Amino acid sequence: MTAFARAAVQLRGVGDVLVADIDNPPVNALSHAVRAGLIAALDRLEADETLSGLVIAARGRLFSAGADINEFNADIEPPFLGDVIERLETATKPVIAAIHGSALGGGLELAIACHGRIAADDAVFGLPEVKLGILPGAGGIVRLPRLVGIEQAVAMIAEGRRIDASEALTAGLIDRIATGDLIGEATEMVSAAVRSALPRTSERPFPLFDAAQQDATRKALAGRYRGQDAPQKAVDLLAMAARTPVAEALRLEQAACKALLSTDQSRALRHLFTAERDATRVAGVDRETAARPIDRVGIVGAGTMGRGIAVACLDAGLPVVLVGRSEASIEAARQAISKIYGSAVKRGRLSETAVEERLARLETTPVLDRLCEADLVIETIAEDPDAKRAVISAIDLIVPERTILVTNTSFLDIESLAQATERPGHFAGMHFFNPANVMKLVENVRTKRAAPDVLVTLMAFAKRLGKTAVMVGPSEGFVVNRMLSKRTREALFLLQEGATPRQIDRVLTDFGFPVGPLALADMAGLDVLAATRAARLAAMSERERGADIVERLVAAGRLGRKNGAGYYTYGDSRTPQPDPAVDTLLAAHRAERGIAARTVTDDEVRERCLFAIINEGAKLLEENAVARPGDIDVLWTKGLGFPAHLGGPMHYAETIGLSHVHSALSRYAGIVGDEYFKPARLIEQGAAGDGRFS
Ligand code: 3H9
Repeated sequence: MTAFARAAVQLRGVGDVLVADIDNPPVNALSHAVRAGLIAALDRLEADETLSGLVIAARGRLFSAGADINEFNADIEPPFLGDVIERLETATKPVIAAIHGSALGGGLELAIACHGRIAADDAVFGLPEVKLGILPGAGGIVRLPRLVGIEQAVAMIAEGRRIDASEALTAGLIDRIATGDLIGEATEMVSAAVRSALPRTSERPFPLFDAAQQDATRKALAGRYRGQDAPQKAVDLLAMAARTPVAEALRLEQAACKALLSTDQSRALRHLFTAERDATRVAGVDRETAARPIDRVGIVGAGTMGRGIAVACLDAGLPVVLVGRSEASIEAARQAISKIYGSAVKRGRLSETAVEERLARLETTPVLDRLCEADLVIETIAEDPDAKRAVISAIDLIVPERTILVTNTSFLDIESLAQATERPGHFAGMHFFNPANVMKLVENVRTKRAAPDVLVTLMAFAKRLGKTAVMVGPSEGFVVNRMLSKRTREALFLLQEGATPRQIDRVLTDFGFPVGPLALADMAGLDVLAATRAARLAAMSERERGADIVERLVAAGRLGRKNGAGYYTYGDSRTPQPDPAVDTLLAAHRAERGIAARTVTDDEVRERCLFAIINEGAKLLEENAVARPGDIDVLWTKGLGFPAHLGGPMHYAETIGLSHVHSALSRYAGIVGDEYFKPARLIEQGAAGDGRFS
């Protein structure tokens, strides 16, 4: 049988109205075939005298996600989107956009150049180009402010804000919300349109955007999007559009969009767009593998992690059975969960009714047998391998064969825990971060024998909890903690050598992290970090053990932000204040160890902190503990504050050049020690080869 390719734009007549349906799955991107199809539709509209007008609509779940991102890496073939849009705005017969799902980027630019817009009530509108490091390049900057005013246009263009149908109607972005049949009502709009007075968006007046407004907008955006160029450029272009004739402004807008496409920031953000989508797929597992339904979750262990995970599940609409050791422990858990919800109500985040509805889905019990109906059980007791094995075996005996059993651990050997169950195919790990109901990151941990659909289910489950998940392989500390520990190590070594907490934090916040590692340590609690160090002591080198700065701070009663003093002191404002007492403590530490303080340059601070994590990331890739460099980038940008416009540590390393990273690592190996900075094999290969982690 011959398979016929479907046209990317399909034409049909509804009475005397031509309807052009964009049909380019999965998201109706405005690829070359769509642009050509729209030109053909306009040709037909103009040529056929019996046609009164055109409705542009779409098949599938959304109107259009905008320009085809896959075309960005090569020269884009004509017809260009801007030209298609210009043709439809200047058509001599009415063109109406009928929008369902989302109209994003070029999809919205197309719609706003039409002579009228009608939308389904669940439609969403946005210009997310800025999130790709670019800006609208097909009239969005020139036309949108003319419809919605400057404030809304700034929010949508410079910040990528999306709005729903009712806000779009109020703002003047659309003319109507459909009450029933979207296409039928759109064709009625065509018939009602007056031929001679077709409203052209670009002929409307551009709203006032004076110098004072521009300055204030620039400042606000600089604070919110530190280091990002596109939001600033958006203000320049809006200012340009306010004072430039339309044709010229459209040309300048298109040229600016094209120029932004070739910037490092746009490459980095586009890399993350793809990496985030790739990360949702489990390497080595067929894309078509379906996730199993999870309708009921069991959690064993009612401590901090168990409670947090329970709240995350309840928030996602799931019924939860939370099993604690005793009546007292489950009562404490209930109270803690009520407290979490109580403060959500106080802050206006949840209504009383929403909380009641959630709590009604929570069962707390000391009886393990209550897990008998769970589709997924998460064991989350303390990190003691023997105790964990015992609990896993006990759960194994109770739950049905289909149930997926998960251990929540941050560093234990997952393969050895897997041996405690009779269902190795249905066993895997999840590493939630504390507090689990707040932190958006999850490392799903695969075992050798875990079934492919079980792994896929865990990815879907994490997504349902609103988390960004990455599948990692067994390795001590998995990816996040293992990499973070290298940055922590370097921060401690740098303090020993003469750097100050404020220098280290300043260098890394200047780089783009929202908080420096030492202010972050104060937030986590230095007593907590000292306990983590104590647990890892055996695995540490002598120098690492000796860098007992955290222990000294704790001994001096400095536990971090919680008691107002750690690496910094905290007054009423939560701003960290440098404290001479810490400088004295560091000086004493150096003197005791016979280390002479030296001037450490900012470059050295930055490179040692960053290159230590990049080197560890490369080792994790070598060990197959993580499948793709992009997975690491997703973890760091989504959960650890690495600036997204630099693309994540691995992309950043490729951008500045693996040969540069390699030579710096070799230099620091000489200064700090081979065991800390010997370049990973992948970096060595990349430096000698194509400059990429391959
Ligand atoms: C633009 O318009 C520039 C113009 O101003 C100027 C031009 C001159 N193109 O996210 P999902 C793929 S720039 C190509 O998993 P969801 C995506 O990669 C564009 N492909 O689904 C994935 O493929 P795969 C401005 C695209 O339901 C699949 O579709 N527009 C595009 O969670 C499913 O995506 C944007 O920035 C695209 N534009 O979310 C919109 N978009 O399965 C960005 C998606 O192979 N897109 N794909 O990995 C989104 O926000 C979400 O994808 C969307 C769907 C909300 C549409």
